[in-house]
Amino acid sequence: MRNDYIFEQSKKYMPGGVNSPVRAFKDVEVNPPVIKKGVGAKIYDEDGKEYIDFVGAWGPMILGHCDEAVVKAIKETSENAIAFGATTELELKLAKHICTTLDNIEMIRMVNSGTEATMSAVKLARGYTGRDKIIKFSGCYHGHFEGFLVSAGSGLMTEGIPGSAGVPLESIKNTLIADYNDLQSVKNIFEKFENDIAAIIVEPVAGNMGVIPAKFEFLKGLRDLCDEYKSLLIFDEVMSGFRVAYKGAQSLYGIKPDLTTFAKIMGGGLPSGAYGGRKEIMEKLSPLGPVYQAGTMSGNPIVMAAGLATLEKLYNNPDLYKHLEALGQKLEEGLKEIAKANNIPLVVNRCGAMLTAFFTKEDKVENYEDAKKCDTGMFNKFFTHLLKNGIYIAPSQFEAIFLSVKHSSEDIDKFLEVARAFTK
Ligand code: HOZ
Repeated sequence: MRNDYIFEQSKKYMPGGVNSPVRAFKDVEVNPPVIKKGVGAKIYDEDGKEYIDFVGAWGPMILGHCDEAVVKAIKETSENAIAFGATTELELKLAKHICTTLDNIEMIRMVNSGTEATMSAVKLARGYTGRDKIIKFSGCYHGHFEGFLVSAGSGLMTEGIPGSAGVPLESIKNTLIADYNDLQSVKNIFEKFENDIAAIIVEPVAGNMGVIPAKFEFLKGLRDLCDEYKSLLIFDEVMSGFRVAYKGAQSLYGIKPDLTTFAKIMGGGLPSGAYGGRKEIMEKLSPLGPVYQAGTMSGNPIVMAAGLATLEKLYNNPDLYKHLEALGQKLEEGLKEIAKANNIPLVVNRCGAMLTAFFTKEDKVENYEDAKKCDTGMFNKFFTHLLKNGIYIAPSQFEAIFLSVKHSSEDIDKFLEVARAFTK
């Protein structure tokens, strides 16, 4: 079988056979399929098997695979512009599009990944406030920057690792951990470190301990605390930006962060990231200000073109979000109904086109501690059954199922039919 052969060969040359740990399927019982091709909502592996894809490259592929407009933009741009490390009109077009269509972004800086966006936003917050400490939440994941690898979600949570080796204590001594959806835990930290906190960084809809939407009062409380203590509020919308709504989770909650980080969808599936917010803060970045952050590939023309094609399509077709919502609702309700009919304890959390079905006896999943109580053994069996039957979701209880505009109602029917068969 080509899948297994390629994966075995890959292990010889790349640690674990992968370039990002979550792809190794280490915590489930099967080898990862080796993906060869993607069209719309479907992907195909090297053995020729077809899957309905609910991973979507871990979020970016909201328009589905190889969307015509995105492919056209990439092809046309690459005829003339691959990389210059210089100013281009394309980066202006994407920056202007984002700043004019979103409410809380006056200026933006392009980078190359979500990790780069979040670590740079924190550095900027530190430079702006002249303070060192940051607050992050258990189970939130903001990429692999050293200062964030404490009580982190995503791959660390899947593997049950509290933190990463290779991170000096020095690097995390300024990272203070609070509990998601628990405002009191944040107040306690502010009372202790009053004037030392540069920023709170939070996923307003957490997607890295499974999907857990923040409660409104929690986010509102974070905003109020930041105002009171003159700290900055950073929304990490790497996953939720342009997904739960075009204008992101902040538009659903009506709460204004000082800085926002993006990646995934904003680059149309190419390596991308960005952080932006109030002009007065962004102007602290070099070359205007003293906070240094740079990158040869930042604002790369092909990435900008793919991002622009993606965002313009989403912005100009608000009905796409109605389609995503209808699909999400159908999948959520269908899974709940199957679980109920078969006495399987299940909580489904959803925000628009991202959801997680948690195998848990708890009534709700609102934070890291709740998520950790899930029956991961049951999840793994469910996952293996889905994969065998052509439904591709992330190989972890603590990740999101992502929908794309190319999914159809029939694709959801198929997911539910396979899920129903799991219970028999
Ligand atoms: N940010 C992604 C979802 N948790 C993970 C992707 C990766 O680590 O490769």
